[in-house]
Amino acid sequence: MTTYKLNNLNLEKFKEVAAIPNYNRDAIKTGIVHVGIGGFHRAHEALYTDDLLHDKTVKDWGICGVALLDFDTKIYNTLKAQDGLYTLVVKELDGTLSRRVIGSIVEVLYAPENPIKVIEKMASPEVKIVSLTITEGGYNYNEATGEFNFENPLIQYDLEHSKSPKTIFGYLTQALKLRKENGLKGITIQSCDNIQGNGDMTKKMLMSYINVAEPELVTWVASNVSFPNAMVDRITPATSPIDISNLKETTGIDDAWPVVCEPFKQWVIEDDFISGRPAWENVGAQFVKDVEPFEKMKLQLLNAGHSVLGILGALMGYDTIDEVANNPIINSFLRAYMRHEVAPVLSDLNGVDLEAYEASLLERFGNIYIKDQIDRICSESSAKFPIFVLPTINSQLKENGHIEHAAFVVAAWAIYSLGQDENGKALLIKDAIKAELNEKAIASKNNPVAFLEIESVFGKLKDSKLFVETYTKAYQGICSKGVENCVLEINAN
Ligand code: CS2
Repeated sequence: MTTYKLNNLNLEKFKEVAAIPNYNRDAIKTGIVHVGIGGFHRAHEALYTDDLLHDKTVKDWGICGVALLDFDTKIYNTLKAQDGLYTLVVKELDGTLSRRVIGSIVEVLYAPENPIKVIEKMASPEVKIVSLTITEGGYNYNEATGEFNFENPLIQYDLEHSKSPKTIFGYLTQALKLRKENGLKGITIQSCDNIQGNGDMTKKMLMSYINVAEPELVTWVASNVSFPNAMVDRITPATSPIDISNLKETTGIDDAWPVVCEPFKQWVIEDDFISGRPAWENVGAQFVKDVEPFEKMKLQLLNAGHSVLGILGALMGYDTIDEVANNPIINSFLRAYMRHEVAPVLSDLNGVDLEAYEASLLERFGNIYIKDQIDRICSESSAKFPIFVLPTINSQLKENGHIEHAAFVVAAWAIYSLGQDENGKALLIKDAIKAELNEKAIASKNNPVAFLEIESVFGKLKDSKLFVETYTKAYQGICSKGVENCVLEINAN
């Protein structure tokens, strides 16, 4: 099959094999600057926005994608060479593939190359929203103190180099300062990360930074910037080389970085956009007054469910989430965790049937075509556990309630952090605090509680007698009998 590079020039050639933008991309103005153009953004906000642009009357909501970090060169170069175009491949439940070329990213910038250009873009009059997918760890939040982490060397760097920052906080601060100086309207800063109260968190962290970096900006920001909370959802595994070659061989689309994802998507947003917003509700997003219960439901069931499957699956030697989700023993364990530990601590979600939601998650996790990598799920667990799993444990502990499943997973994580699965195969651990996790994991061999001493993750959890007892028993059980036998026992109780 003849193949063609994906770019503006070749776009029309693909209309028989994939859906392509039906709108004139040159006529679309940038209304959104998005930081973090990885798979999730491209399967989610950029897709919703592309849907909207297909209604040819919408012209002001193109996206400028920003690659912020030094190691983001690959995605920047790819999108730049492809005129911002990429293919979204949805893997349906029956294994069929729907392919679509997304055109909503109309500009791309690489921040390390030209920081001022990024600051000026965020501060340009047509931009109304700066949205973010900077990962859970990107918010620079210390679980133990609940405060902004000024000790981070990159933050220290930004405080001294305001015109060539490295972190999102440095960029946003300078962009807001410029907007104020130019007498422009404020903007909305919209987090699309998996964090409870992601808008509130963004506001709290940014305000802490501004307070120190540019104190005279604080009042302006307080009345000119809004930070809506939102729940975002779509399982988007890392793109594999096979995904790339399949696309090329079956369609002729030579796309260096397509995105693959599941069919399901959800976006529940608080309607708080100070300078206007796209009508995303016309393409399936839900605007609600209070997002909190939706966020809790998603983070504590879906994301925590992922961590449960990821950590247990990694220790058992599995590679992908569907493999472990389809192990009936682990499936029952996860079902019980969701029903007996998580569901009771979630608030009533007016009309949302939690049991049906849990069942739908098991189906999504079990989708054999998605092949979501366990390595992806387990990466940065130290930023994930405090958001996904700890809130359930802490709520249950207040009532002396059920924590057996959660404690078991924490114990499994301690053993996982030794770096080997149950068959002796090395585990690929990717975590900002990998060395500390490993050091505490080694100390835990003699004293399991050592792992719980990582305060930036667990806070004061080691002070709970009930938790420590349950966790220690689980730890010893896994060491002597292995994950599967212990889970069988737990399931039988
Ligand atoms: C995953 C999420 O990173 C993780 O651990 O749980 O990326 C998850 O796939 C998405 O939040 C789904 O919406």
